[in-house]
Amino acid sequence: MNQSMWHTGGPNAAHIQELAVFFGLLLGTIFVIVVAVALLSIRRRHRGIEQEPLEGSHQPSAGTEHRLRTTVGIASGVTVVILFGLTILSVSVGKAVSASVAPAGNLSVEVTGAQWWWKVRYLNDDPSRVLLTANEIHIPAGRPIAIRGLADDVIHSFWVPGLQGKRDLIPGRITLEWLQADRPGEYRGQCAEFCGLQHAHMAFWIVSESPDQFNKWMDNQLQPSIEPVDDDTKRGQSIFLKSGCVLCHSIRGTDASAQIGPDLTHFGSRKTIAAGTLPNTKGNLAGWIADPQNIKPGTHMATVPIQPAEMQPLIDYLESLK
Ligand code: HEC
Ligand SMILES: [Cu+2]
Repeated sequence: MNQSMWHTGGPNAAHIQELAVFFGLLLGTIFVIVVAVALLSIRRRHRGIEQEPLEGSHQPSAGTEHRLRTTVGIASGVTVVILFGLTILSVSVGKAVSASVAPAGNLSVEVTGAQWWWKVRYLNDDPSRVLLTANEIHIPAGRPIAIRGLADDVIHSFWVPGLQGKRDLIPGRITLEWLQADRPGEYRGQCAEFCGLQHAHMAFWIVSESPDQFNKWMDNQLQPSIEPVDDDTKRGQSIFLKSGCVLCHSIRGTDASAQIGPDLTHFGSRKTIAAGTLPNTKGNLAGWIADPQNIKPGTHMATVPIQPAEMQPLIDYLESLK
């Protein structure tokens, strides 16, 4: 899985990686020099003691005193200059990657952290092209994407190590940032601020695609859900609509329109179930619906009793929602 700041896929992560490498090399070199000098002086001291055993106060000569003072002065000066340099560098990289407005021509995505999943809304001036989805963010490669970060309950942190640095999502505040993936590919993201019991199971995917593929994805996602065609999925839909599921979930094109849980209109097209917790397969979905608390203890999805005979049509229907 592609979740590493060492495998960068875009300019923001590349800046951060360069900064980390530069800090590491410079500070590593300084560390080696300091340790070497310390070892050297211990050795010299050791030898000195052997030659002239302790004899009360041992004053260094005026020459040594002067030399020591100059060396310490220079070392302090160099330290201050290096620290200032690093601060300036770090602040300027921070500014570049957190520019609150992405370069022109951007696509704007609103990401809301919730315990323990991600609500995703593609913004558009044309309300018919505003798209609500969850846990999987498709983006066109090579284009800066503006992210508008929000939080529903507690503080979360939006982090895609391959594409950008951590950004806190704070209730009642809007966090603006941008990210870009240079090439098509998939990047795993993770909530990076402890947000409760299932914090570790609050992942998501950024799927970067060619502009053509992205537009196709977008057009499909904007459609209402697929009408069930066979008896099995028709039955599945009616089971969904008569169960408690509709208290929390929406499926556009049906009467289900609640917004407490993830939008399921195109659930079958997603890679994972429950914010990256399980691969999206029929078996896993059956396990999730039968006992969500077992898979994600504490999750805000309620266990809705489903008759054993009703499970198969229900999962067939949900998986058909491509
Ligand atoms: C009390 C509200 C509630 C009820 C009732 C409920 N859910 Fe959920 N559901 C949620 C929440 C909240 C999540 C997100 C859980 C998480 O990832 O921690 C979720 C997640 C899901 C997911 C995973 C979505 C994704 O993209 O990861 C599926 C599928 C799902 N629910 C199906 C159902 C079905 C089917 C029913 C009825 C049998 C149902 N839910 C009943 C609140 C609810
Ligand atoms: Cu979180």
